[in-house]
Amino acid sequence: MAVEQPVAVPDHPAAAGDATAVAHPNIALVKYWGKRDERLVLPWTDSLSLTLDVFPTTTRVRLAPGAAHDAVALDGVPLEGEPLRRVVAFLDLVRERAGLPLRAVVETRNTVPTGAGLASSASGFAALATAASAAYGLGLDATGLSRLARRGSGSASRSVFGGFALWHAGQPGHADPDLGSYAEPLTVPVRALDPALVVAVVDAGPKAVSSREAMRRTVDTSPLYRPWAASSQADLIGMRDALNRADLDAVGEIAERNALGMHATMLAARPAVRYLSAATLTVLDAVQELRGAGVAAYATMDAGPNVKVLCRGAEAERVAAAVRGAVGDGAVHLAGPGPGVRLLGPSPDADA
Ligand code: 2P0
Repeated sequence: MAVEQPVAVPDHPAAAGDATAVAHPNIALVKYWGKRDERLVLPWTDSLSLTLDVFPTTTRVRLAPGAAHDAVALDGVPLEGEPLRRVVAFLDLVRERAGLPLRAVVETRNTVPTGAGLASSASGFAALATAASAAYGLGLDATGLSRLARRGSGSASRSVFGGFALWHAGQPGHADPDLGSYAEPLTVPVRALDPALVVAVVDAGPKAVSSREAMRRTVDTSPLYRPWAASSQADLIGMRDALNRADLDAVGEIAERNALGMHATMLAARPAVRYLSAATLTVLDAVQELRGAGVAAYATMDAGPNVKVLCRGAEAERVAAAVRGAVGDGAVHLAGPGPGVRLLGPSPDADA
């Protein structure tokens, strides 16, 4: 990205005009699956995640006085169709709140395969919300950024924060439902827990059914959805307790059953949504074998076939070696707890 002169924004002193933010993906240990309000992106259940230290997204937003349209590029390629429509709708929300109708140039760099169930929309909308908020001068604190990021993609509300984060679903019937649904960081004895995630990419291609459509179909048609949502609230209580005790086995057991339950709701949808592939099950077998050998290893899967294996940092290399043996041509990455979103200074670093 070329470094250019700051964009002057007359009558809007809070608007930086040009801002760049970096955010990391997060993996939910208690999942978000199902919206009770599509427009506001309000979920049915609370969810809890770990932000990772790999696959960051860097997004620069520059106001473009005189431009008739937003220009949005992902890894240098202009966005079109539905992905472009989502970003423009998000910018419209920011413009409305800022009272600043200017269009923008948005440049995003992802280091994670997009659309493969590896949380690219979480890091993407957390970075976009933070950069756009600064460029348009919304002056939001972290909670406000979390609410705003949520409007782009639900899971992005959690990537505003580093480490473990809890996204509150909010209460149905709340006077201002938007205010009630935001993420917050959790205080967890991270050093004692020593969490690591071994990410097994068994298929980096884009998914056949978007998570948005899959959630909608599950909520509308799956007889297992309501029981899972109820059990997920119980999982959340158990998860918080296990995290506080730094009990990695309990954390892993709850995370694995919560994820398998979520996939069960999709398998029971009509028509079924099946993200898990034969390669996924091969990795699950390897995880079970590790446990049989006394290694704390637990699997979680999102809207795709890839598997994230929760284990102790001290055992991550051993787990990665076992997973490598199972993924064939796939790739294996090691991740630990990562940071929350941050704005880069107005310097040549904006190129980072
Ligand atoms: C999660 N996932 O908690 C769950 C688990 C996938 C499976 O959040 O429709 O891209 O944009 O709010 O955030 C993926 O869904 O969905 C997701 P939208 P999002 O991480």
